Amino acid sequence: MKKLISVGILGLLLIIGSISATCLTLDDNNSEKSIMNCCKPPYNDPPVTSIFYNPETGMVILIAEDYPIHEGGVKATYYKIDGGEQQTYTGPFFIGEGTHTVEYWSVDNVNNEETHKTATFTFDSTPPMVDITSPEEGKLYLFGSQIMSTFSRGTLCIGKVPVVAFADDGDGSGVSMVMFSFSNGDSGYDDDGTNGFTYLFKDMHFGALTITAVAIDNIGLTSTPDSMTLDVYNLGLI
Ligand SMILES: [Ca+2]
Ligand SMILES: [Ca+2]
Repeated sequence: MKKLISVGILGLLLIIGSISATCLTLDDNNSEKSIMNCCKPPYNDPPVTSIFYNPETGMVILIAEDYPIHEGGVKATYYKIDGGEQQTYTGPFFIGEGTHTVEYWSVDNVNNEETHKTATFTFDSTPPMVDITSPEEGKLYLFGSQIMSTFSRGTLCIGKVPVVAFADDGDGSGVSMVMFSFSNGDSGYDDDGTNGFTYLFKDMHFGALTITAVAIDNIGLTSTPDSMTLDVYNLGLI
């Protein structure tokens, strides 16, 4: 037992000795610094700022931390919106309608400045718009193709009805889909607007048909509906 204790003490002394030796090599001002001061980790780490965004309110929150707490501490947090004027963060702020980039960073009490970070957010409280562009008013369509540039007796479609809608959400969240509905009960949607939002009406139908289109953006806001009425003569065979 005695031997074990001796070995333990010897080991402890060796560890203390090696810590002291390490500390002394760090001390380039000779004997002025104590071992504790000499062994302190460097305090040149800048603060770390985190960003939080609420897409329902458009509000941004910045939270900065600086470690170790008893040394530097956060002096201030700054931000810019879309590269604008630098502002000192004092609390949650509104980014505004549309898509915006926030640049943010903090400085600690010994003036270590954090590398600036950026984040881009979209606040969308505006519904999209939709406009039925085909069939065009006053045109004649035959089996899916427009064959006359003017047609004096309203819009007439013989055969299938190619419906095309233009939809736009400005600089908001973007159009998610356009939903089409028809007075005969048919309905459909298109969620890929690469070549316009389209739907092909193929039902057997004779007489007036009203087409209604509604656009929905990626937040879920819906447009004012756009409607048109035309005459359709379609056997619905193909
Ligand atoms: Ca610091
Ligand atoms: Ca929108």
